[in-house]
Amino acid sequence: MVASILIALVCLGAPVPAAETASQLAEVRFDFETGDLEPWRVVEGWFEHPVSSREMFHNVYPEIPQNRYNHQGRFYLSTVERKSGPSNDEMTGVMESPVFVLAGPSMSFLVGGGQAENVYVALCNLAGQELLKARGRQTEIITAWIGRHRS
Ligand SMILES: [Ca+2]
Repeated sequence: MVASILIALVCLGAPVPAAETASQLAEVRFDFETGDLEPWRVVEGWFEHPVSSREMFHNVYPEIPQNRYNHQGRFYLSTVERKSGPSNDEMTGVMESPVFVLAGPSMSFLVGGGQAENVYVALCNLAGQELLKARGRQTEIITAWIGRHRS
């Protein structure tokens, strides 16, 4: 299946011929460690600082040592970060990953943030249908979302 991940709404997808699937089993990883949004893009709305390297949470979490942000690597994707100062929950829009082929047995990603109806990460097919949604746990603390295995 060809798919993309969106932050917020919209989507992509279509079955992939078996011959293409077998040759595309490499891991797809979006970790933003280049420090910029590419190859993702903002397709709707506006975000002041979508790829951030913030080291500390905005809020205080006593269970997290030194209140250090638990994102992967140095950079992470965010809808609330500003170039400086406090976070801004008022920015809205849609960020879209490049299209990729779902050929492996599972997928996983890290997600944090709110649980409002319009705040989520969606796996979408090429027809624009949202296949799966994931949300944070109403906290900045990032947790793993592990997808189901294909049958
Ligand atoms: Ca990262």
